[in-house]
Amino acid sequence: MFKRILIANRGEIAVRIIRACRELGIESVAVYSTADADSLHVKLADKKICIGPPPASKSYLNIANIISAALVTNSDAIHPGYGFLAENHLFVEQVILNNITFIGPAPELIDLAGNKSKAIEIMRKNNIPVIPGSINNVENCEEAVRFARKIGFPVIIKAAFGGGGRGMRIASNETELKNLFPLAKVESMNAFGKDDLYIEKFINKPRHIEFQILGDNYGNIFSPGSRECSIQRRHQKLIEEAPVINLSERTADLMLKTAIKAAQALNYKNVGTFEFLVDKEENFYFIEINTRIQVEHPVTEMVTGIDLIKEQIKIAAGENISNLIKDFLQRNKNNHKSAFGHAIEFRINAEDAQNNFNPSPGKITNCFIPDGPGIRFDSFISSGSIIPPYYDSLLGKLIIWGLDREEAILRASRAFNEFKIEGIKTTIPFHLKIISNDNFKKGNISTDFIEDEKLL
Ligand code: MV4
Repeated sequence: MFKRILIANRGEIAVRIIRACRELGIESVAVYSTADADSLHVKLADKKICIGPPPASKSYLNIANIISAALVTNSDAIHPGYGFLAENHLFVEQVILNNITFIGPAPELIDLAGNKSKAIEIMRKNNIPVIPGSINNVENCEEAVRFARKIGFPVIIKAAFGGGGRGMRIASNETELKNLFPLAKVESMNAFGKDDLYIEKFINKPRHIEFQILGDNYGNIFSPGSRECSIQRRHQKLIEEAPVINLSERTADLMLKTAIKAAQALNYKNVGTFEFLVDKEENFYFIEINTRIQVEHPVTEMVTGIDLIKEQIKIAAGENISNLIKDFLQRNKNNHKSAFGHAIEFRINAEDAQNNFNPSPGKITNCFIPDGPGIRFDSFISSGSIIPPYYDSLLGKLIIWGLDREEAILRASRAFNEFKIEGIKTTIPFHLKIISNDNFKKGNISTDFIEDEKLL
């Protein structure tokens, strides 16, 4: 097992990883920019090392500084968290070249998953359901039109190296497609440095459902279940749940088996998430793989008791997960579902929900964090914390567990009414609006929920 792990991240996920290290008896090394010198992850870690000034490009994205920090502190492994360099295969190659273990999949797998049209093609070849569309990328607008005529409008143009919905354009007819195609190309080149595009049949009001996957170095592949991630704003997830809601048991079981089959096709190792879109008829389609731990991993932990960060570390250290799988299946053999109870995560962002969700950095003058039965708050904030403007706005994730979804929602309402964060604006008021919405309470949600319910 590792003696020392460097956490190449900040904020709540750095705190989360440090806690997992502590429980495994592993020393933790925190890296920080000068803007984070007083941040919680620096206080909690066994060692700390400054890696540069506030801009992420000069600190948390600075490959040379992070690897030097790992070498200087004799760290055996690097945990990337999510975001920053977590899915940068060039960083992973450099880590490995320096004889440091990367806690995550191999660089080849990260590189493959980063090319969404290539990953889809591999899935298609392995009989995993994918959305009707172009075979790989489309070379030009004419080819896009040919595919669109074949699959029928509306179609969606997607950036092969894209993420977070950037570069995506929806075309309802040929004229729109011809106008939007060059725009999507330019946006993709500007955002990702590559302008490879592919076309898919547009699925109206889909659900966004994903499956957690664990794979070890001995060929064991396992899924501790599903997550519902449909409630998003501009492709940023706001609320995630486990297990999935309003999906027949038959479809849920079939999706679980499909996710495992997809992971096996890639000989998947370490932790990852296989994302699907589901239409109104419960047809489901693979859309992409995330080769990192996800922000929303706690909802799976709350309904399975599995510590996904510890499992990531153990797999990277060469441990076999067959016992984890055996114990999990044993615990669940009398209960067809893999989840116990229901968990909902609410992302608490330093954003002004009453003002176009504009970032709201600054000093937290006072805060009261809710607690009590079934409440977990993965965060790095306390009264007096200074929230810098340089990084993403996530302050923490309020994760609520209940015996069922109804209890989880009642408990969330109780928690949000206790929650106080003063001095900056947050998404707390927005979440209060969502949990009191009838369609949310009934589970009638899709990726258009916020728009359809006019919650903005
Ligand atoms: C789609 C789709 C509908 N049809 N693909 C968005 C980013 C990535 N996670 C996949 N996404 C989607 N892909 C097809 N063929 C709908 C989404 C989608 C979405 C699209 C536009 C606006 C908001 C969205 C939120 C979630 C998913």
